[in-house]
Amino acid sequence: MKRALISGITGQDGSYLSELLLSEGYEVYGLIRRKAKEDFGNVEHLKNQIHFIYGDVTDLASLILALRESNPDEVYNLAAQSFVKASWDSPLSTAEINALGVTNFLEAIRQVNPKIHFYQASTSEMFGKVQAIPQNEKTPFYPRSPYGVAKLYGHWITINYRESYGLFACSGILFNHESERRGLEFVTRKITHAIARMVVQGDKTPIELGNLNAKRDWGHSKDYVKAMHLMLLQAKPDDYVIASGETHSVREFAYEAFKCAGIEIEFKGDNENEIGVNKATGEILIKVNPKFYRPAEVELLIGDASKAEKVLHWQREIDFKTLVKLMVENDINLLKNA
Ligand code: NAP
Ligand code: F7E
Repeated sequence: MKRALISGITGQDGSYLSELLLSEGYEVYGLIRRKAKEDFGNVEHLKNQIHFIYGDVTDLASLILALRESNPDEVYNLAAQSFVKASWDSPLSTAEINALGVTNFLEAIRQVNPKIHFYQASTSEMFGKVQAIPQNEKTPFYPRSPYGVAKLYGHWITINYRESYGLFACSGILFNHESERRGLEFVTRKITHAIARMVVQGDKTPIELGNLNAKRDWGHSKDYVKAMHLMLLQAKPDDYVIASGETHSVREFAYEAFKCAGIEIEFKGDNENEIGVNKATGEILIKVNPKFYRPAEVELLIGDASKAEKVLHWQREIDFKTLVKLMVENDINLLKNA
């Protein structure tokens, strides 16, 4: 039986990856941080099938112990301070986790068992102020946030350990991927959850958003964790862009999400004065609040995953409209059943 150790297992991707690996007969170990109140996050439903080990990616000793205890064939490093906006508030801890945490894992693997196959969760945020459209594995990086900068270090140290010590270390440069399990602070879930409050609870408070013009390449997490796994099953380690190849603005996401709830929204005004109103009733549903702007923005992301499609035979199954529909329906059902 193959064994995998996942950091970040309580998060969105950790939960879908756990389901995938368990379905393939893996023994799954999860690194979790100790909390005052026990909380398994998105893997609550799997807690009896996973072996949990306390640890933290900023603590090298805990990673060495976790590797000794789990003796894994594969390690997936998904742990991160993953909210870009918060990285300006906590730039140093973001760097400790997202940058140095990666070196800790690589160093632990080098010392305990250099044969382990290692996956690093790199990100399209490394492209930041994009230098080419679309972005692929050869596109130069230009990160625009402490998050992006820290992740770029994690990306290069992964390549460096591969080249220096021959570790089987891969980086997946994943573009935005969302799901019914997405954190509520990310723009997609913030919108779908607010729509559910409006539809189910009659909440009249408009959704306050920042930059509606930002464009993202959005896919579903369930599709993207399959790519992580495929990378570690190859004969040779390499880095891959994983993306849908489509881009949509935050405004388009909101339009589509309201449509899924049976509401047609119309946008009026511009910049800070832009509002989204219910076309049928005139009620204000969306307002811009500059509080949600970022000190430096990533305006446009669109990925080219042709290498992954060719080498890994990876294909996404859930398209943009289906993703939005799944998220809206899930949030409505969650509130109806609450
Ligand atoms: P997420 O839901 O925010 O999950 C992050 C996970 O990291 C949580 O389980 C969290 O545990 C854990 N964590 C944070 N700090 C840690 C530390 N010091 N030691 C150990 N664990 C720690 O993120 P996600 O969306 O699943 O993303 C997974 C990974 O992919 C992240 O590295 C993210 O940066 C990267 N990524 C995400 C996307 C995307 O669009 N989702 C795109 C590209 C790359 P707690 O429960 O203890 O907080
Ligand atoms: O923002 C704009 C915001 O926070 C998307 C993480 O998983 O993907 C994610 O990072 C866009 C930005 O995700 C609001 O300015 C407008 O342009 O949902 P987000 P993100 O920053 O793209 C990458 C690939 C990762 O690696 C990260 O870990 O939406 N936006 N108004 C807003 N964003 C938020 N959060 N809230 C708003 O009100």
